Amino acid sequence: MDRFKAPAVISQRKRQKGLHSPKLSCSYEIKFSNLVIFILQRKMGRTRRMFLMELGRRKGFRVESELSDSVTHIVAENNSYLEVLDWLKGQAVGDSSRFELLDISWFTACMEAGRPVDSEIKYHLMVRQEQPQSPSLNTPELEMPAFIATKVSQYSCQRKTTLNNYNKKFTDAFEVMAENYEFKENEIFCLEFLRAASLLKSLPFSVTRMKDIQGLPCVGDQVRDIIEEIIEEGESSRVKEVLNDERYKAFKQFTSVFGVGVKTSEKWYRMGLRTVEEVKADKTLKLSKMQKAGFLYYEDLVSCVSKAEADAVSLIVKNTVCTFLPDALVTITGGFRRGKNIGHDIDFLITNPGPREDDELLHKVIDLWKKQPGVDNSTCNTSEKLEMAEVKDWKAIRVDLVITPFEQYSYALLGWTGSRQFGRDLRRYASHERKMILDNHALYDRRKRIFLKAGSEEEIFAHLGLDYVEPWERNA
Ligand code: 8DG
Ligand code: CA
Ligand code: CA
Repeated sequence: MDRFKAPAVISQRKRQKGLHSPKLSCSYEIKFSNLVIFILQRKMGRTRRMFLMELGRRKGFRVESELSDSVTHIVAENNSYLEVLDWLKGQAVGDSSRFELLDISWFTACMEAGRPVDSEIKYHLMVRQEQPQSPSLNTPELEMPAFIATKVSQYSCQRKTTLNNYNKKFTDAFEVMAENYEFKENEIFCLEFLRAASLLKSLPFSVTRMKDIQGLPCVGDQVRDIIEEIIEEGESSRVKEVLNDERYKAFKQFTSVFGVGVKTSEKWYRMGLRTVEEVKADKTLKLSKMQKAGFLYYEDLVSCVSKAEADAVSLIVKNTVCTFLPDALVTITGGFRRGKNIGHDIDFLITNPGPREDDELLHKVIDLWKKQPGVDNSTCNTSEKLEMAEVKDWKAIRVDLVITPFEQYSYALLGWTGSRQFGRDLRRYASHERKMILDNHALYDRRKRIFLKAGSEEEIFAHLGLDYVEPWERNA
């Protein structure tokens, strides 16, 4: 799991073993026995290390002189996260994720407080620390360490992005900007804001000062300006302007209808229409089958799908698919696979292990549903029923069904799990960094001119030379 979970989770990870190590200095009383500190000498020097160890012990902390089994917290100064990891590799300590890797500023904060302070995100070693002045015990004010982000990748597939977003006020603002540029079909600016949003979602701390974003990739001038405004004013005037913009508001409404994209919205806007009600009232408009369903079930479809609803629908889908293919594998993908509790639809991936495929499966499934009163799908329904007469005791839910040949299953799973930005970056990484072409079916190595087979998502990451990223860490 991600090391950078909520601080509450981090502080719970305490080790019980080895409470009576002989290595421990016994001249001071141990007041805080549930954390065991080890101070890294690397780049610190022996004398300073001895001094800090002694200070810690005097304040009632358990400070080990060796990296024993009982150590829970490793403290380093002027070392990057990767440098510490590298050093740990040489120590043969097994799984290094059991340690809290902390900057010296955490230790000094503890010394100042006279007790362990929460190992908050800001103290975690993650990106390289600004060189060379580290907070020193001689300096009276103990500043939060300034991070520069030389180690943060520009590709979200090289970052871990859980649903813990510490920078929601920024990322919400960027997403409004991105959406507005999408409505204007300005793909470059749209992507710029989507990338920035994705990057800030991956940070394990809240940005509170401009210094916090120093050196980060994906932060261009436009993005920087908005961050600055939000830090200083609490909100961005540019974002407010967009939210009040007539065109943005109309497009936002139109695109909330299933089957309506930017092109249709543009057409309706030019016709002088501004709201969903106005479109609905205009009987001269030609609507596609999907749009008709979109209006018919508008209220249901704009309300989110819950996890419980997804699980209930999953049973229906599995049952129906298995009447035709008893061995079929039906998996929920999309946001629910990434651990989200709500979604705008439910995505299913279906495959049949073994050689047998059924090109007709989806048609068969939908035909069967059409015959069942409880499961309605008006996009497949030929009768056009725009007025609802009866009292409704059910909810329309959008379901995406994808069927894939078994050999392509892992590629389809990776692609359909998303997030959309994660997928975009995977493909961009494959092509720019590896000269490979990735899609939802295959991975092609352009240099070797071969398709790379993969029986699992892990194998695809390995083909790309990437560390594996779990589905719940793909919320980029
Ligand atoms: P949500 O429903 O929770 O709001 O979000 P989501 O589950 O992440 O998004 P989604 O729009 O349902 O799409 C799920 C993933 O499927 C997303 O990462 C993109 C991917 N995907 C493809 N091809 C296509 C496609 O043709 N249309 C859509 N809508 N998504 C696709 O790989
Ligand atoms: Ca979805
Ligand atoms: Ca979907």
